[in-house]
Amino acid sequence: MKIILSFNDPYTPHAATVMASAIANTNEKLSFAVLHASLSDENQRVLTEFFCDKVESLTFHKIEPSLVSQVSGIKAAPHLLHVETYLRLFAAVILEDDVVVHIDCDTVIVGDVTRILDEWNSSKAVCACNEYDARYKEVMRPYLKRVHRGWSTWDEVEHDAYQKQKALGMAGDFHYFNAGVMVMNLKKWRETDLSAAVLSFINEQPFLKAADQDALNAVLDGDFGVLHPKWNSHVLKCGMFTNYSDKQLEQGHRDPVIVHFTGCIKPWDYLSTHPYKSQYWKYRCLTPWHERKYKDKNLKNILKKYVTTPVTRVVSKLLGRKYTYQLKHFLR
Ligand SMILES: [Mn+2]
Repeated sequence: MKIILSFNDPYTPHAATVMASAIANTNEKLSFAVLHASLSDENQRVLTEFFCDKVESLTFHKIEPSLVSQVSGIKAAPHLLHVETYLRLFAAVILEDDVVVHIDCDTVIVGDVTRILDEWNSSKAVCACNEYDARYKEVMRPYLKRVHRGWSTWDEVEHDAYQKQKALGMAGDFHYFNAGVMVMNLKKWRETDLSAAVLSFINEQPFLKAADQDALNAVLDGDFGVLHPKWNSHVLKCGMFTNYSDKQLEQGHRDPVIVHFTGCIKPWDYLSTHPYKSQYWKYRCLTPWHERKYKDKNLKNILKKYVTTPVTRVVSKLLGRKYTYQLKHFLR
């Protein structure tokens, strides 16, 4: 199985963690292809030396500046502004493989990743995990309102989804996937010229909050294969606004294979309190970048982690969200 990763020099330790964690949890020898715009020779050398006897193959593919320039105009959320986020769009053009698995580099793999191909739908260009499906109302979730009171109301979520669907010009029932983990049928991508279609969408509509994920969703317009939530377990919306069954969601949360650290705070940040932070460090320690050092560890963040955040959480629980915002301002 071939996994594709895209990253730059600062992200190299995290990509190495993805690789180390994938390798540690399978008996199959994996192949990796790295799509990059500017990865240094030194990092390529360190990765090659370290992983050469642990993988079937490890290849580096520098994407030409003429291609990179086609995606460098995207205006997205700040944490998605690195051009590496979009290089997966060129996989069908650069690689000769028929099927690859794209995995974001802000993930850790805690199970056998090769099993993802047991359930992919070969008739679809993309198989991925649901993030929103208008048919979520078909699944009764009595706990939904209670769980979401602390984060966002039902109306807000519906409103966001409506706005997004409208902005992307998608027809029918809104059906949206997370592009952090994708089984990409590159043969199909080539047949349907999907890369070109997504690039032209980006060209016409460069203001995309979720970057190429938005563009891919807009172009495919719900025509993707749905993977079990354990393949891309993340906290965003918790999968509750999808038509996954409660049992699937429960499995996805309790027994994931790929944990995706979505959002701005990552497990390599001091402030992260993610339940899989220790798993990230467990595998990071198996890479050449094993030193555990937090760049954001300072007095302000120590106070934030142990005083401000817990106090805010308690107040939010006791008084509701209305006062949390004011308290946050006061404590700042
Ligand atoms: Mn990600």
